[in-house]
Amino acid sequence: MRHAFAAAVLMCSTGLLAACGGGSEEPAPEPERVTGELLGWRYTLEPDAAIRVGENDLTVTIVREDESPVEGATLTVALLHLAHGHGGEGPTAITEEAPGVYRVEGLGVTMSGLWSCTIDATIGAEHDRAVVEWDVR
Ligand SMILES: [Cu+2]
Repeated sequence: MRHAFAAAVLMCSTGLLAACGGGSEEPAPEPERVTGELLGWRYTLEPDAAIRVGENDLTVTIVREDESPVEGATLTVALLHLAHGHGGEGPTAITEEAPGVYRVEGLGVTMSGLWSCTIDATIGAEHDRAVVEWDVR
């Protein structure tokens, strides 16, 4: 039985989701990598689940070009619904969990469609910005 269970887990993780039948558990999406527009910092966005209408939580890791962590930055995260030109809600909290690793919680997408997410990171006189787009179903 134990082997059968392991095989089922393996099938799920290789993407044969239809074979798993009725499970609502989605695999975490692939990390999204983007380079900052102002200072070239490297951002890795790891949402807990695919971005959806409602509140979203994600982890944002930021490093400099030499891979050193961007530690102690003040982050703002802003959503924009591109078709209508309005924002979203939140985030309700941004906390640095480890050097350069920021937890963004309660990022509120209020409707489906194409959204941009702009992350501004500031340390003193250093200011970088990363922009990603999400097609929210
Ligand atoms: Cu809208």
